[in-house]
Amino acid sequence: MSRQRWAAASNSTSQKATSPAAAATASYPKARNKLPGLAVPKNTTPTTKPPLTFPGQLAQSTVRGYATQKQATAYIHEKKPFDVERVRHDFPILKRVINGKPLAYLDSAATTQKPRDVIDELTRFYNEYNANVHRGVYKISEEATAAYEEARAKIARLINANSPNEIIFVRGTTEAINLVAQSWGRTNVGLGDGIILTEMEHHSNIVPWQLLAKERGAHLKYVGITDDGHLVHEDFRQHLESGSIKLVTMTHVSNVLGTINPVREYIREAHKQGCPVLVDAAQSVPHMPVDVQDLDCDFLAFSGHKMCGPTGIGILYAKKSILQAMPPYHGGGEMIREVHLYESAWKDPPYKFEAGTTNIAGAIGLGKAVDYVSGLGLRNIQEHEQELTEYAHDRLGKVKGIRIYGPENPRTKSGVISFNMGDVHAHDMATLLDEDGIAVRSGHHCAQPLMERLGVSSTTRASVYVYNTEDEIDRLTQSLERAGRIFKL
Ligand code: 7TS
Repeated sequence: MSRQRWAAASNSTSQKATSPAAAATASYPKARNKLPGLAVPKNTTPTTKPPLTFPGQLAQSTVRGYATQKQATAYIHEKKPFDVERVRHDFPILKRVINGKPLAYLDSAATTQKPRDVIDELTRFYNEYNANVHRGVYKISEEATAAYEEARAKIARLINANSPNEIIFVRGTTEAINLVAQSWGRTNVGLGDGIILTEMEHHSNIVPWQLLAKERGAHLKYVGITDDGHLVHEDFRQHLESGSIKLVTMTHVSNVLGTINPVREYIREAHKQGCPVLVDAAQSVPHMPVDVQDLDCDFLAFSGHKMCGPTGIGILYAKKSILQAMPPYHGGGEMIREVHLYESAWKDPPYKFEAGTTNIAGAIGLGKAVDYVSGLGLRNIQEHEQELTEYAHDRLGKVKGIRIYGPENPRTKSGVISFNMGDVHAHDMATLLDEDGIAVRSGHHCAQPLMERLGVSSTTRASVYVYNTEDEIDRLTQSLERAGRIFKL
């Protein structure tokens, strides 16, 4: 197995020259890049100095005592003691009082709250070692570079990537998907080719493919969903067998229904047809153990702000061989090896895809967020949310006039509960809940095709995370009952 030693991998920015041929042979037979590698000069020595370590920073932020990737990932995913009241103390915002009531934040599918550790690390960065990365030879730039690259390594450990070089910092899930559509898509998708999606995708996993399909003369094929919010497997099989499918892209967990899709099985089937798969993991990586090597996905996208991290930072994971064969997405500083008047050559991944000054503070903050969720344990987080979801289904299911969308069995879904009550508009419902200090989302949740499938224009959505309690679900239930009385349901 070609897993690298983390210490070596995480602190190195040195790069080897890419062999486009090697990269191409490692990709799937039907998905080979047609334009592998733009000019990569031979015998180029890296111009970037490997960063010096920043012992204080690294010692605080690494999972100590685990030499190998597998052990580190197992530590992050394992079950540990979990005390929700202690967790709540870590989130300063939960002390807020809204309309005379304690804030019950039930909108974590939109964005999660931030623990003090993350907020403090952002402040510490700006107060103590703010500098641009990969270019300064002075102390604080080296500290910033070390923290930035350590964050990359932490993310690789979190999802069990083969190497930190498979982790690209982007603005969020949306940018990650656009990067794949524009770079990989324009290289590999042509006239008459197909892309498989599902009817439960977020707009950010639909619109980039529409743009690509329009430009390339390709077509989109949708896997339908059943009335209780599961994918229609037969649709997938038929689309896949229809030929000329170049990519499958699907959400791991629906941001509206909470459905957990069996992406591992879909990936196996797609690979049998030589077709790579992108997983939109915006609603899964923050909530459950996700192992990219086990899934064997080709691309995986997620956002830092949905897992206790800052906004404006997210991750695209892709297999090394695929990244090596992809052309850059953005051009500019830091992604190049050499620039001449009429041609340039770029660095190896991940730097090839990180043009310009990136969101350094965001990446470092996300590294802290990974420490935080790792400390809680992804298995614990999943179990806590599972218990709350079962409790919520039980309590909300008894509210008069309510209709909950998606899987009926709460054990087959994540902590997202979308509902409507009678013909009350979701925005009216959310406004009433706000009067009781309860924050929920209302609207189409950036999933209008799914709304059409459900035959509604909007839903009210409660979504839970590490800091939510049964008491908050009770408050939601009581508030809905009050709404029922007001609207005479
Ligand atoms: N994919 C899924 C499944 C999502 O839930 C979201 C955001 C995105 C992609 C886009 O992520 P971004 O960080 O790039 O914006 N979902 C939501 C939501 O459900 N409410 O607000 C944002």
